[in-house]
Amino acid sequence: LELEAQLRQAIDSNQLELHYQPKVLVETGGLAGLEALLRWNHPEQGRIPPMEFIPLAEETGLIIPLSYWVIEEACRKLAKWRKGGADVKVAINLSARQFHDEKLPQRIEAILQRNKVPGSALEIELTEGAVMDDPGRAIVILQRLRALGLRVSVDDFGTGYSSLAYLKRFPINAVKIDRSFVMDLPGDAEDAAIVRAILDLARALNLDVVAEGVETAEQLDFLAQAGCGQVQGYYFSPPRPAAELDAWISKAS
Ligand code: G
Ligand code: G
Ligand code: NA
Ligand code: MN
Repeated sequence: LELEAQLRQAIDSNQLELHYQPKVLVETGGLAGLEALLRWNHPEQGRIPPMEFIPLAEETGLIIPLSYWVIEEACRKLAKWRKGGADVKVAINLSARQFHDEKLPQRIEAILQRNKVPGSALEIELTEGAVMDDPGRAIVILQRLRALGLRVSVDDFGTGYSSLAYLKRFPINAVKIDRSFVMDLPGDAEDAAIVRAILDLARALNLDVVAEGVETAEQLDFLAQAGCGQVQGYYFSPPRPAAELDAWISKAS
């Protein structure tokens, strides 16, 4: 069977799983939210990394059913966690293709309602590239999602080719500093300058900032002193199965 057919099967036969990585509030150590990251547990090949099947899913259009599975599964877990009283939030990654799916907002609304989860508990992460081939349409979709209460983050911020003008045009709440700028902190003077500039810009535009790929206490110290609000990375936790997140869930405010 070709990979495409196998992926089609994976959606219907329980081979997909979401792992979750905490986004941590720098000031309190509390849980700002969780990022859901898709995993494919292939019956023979073991775990296939998203980098190997997401591009295929995008090319074939399978990304659409795949992503609805992701949203539904994230909302099922959200409902379960929130029942325990914790104000947990989950972020899902949206790809370029989904901004050509005009049914996206209404289908997300239906999934939220079915699971009795408020829109404010769901966040979407998108890359600059995902919205840039048709910015007009992307803005309409994002506005509808915002009207449902969802938050919107720009992922891998600083690595795309698009102009900064979209920060003003697009209805976004947060930027995620790409881990390539975090990796060599605090020693690399250029990366330090870039990170400070992003934080200044975000402050002026009233956007939250999440630094990705934080692996060391030294990186965290630099980011805390520079005024970065949220951090995410192996220093706190790798992405983990839902069943291993209880300690973090109890830190949700
Ligand atoms: O976990 P990591 O190897 O986990 O993820 C690799 C890449 O796959 C990241 O760029 C991430 O954004 C992407 N990815 C993970 N899960 C999803 C998903 O559910 N949808 C989309 N579109 N991309 C995802
Ligand atoms: O593109 P996106 O930012 O969604 O992808 C997140 C990717 O980064 C996932 O593959 C995730 O597993 C990985 N990741 C998360 N934290 C760290 C980290 O601290 N270091 C490294 N190297 N990768 C990380
Ligand atoms: Na992401
Ligand atoms: Mn990212």
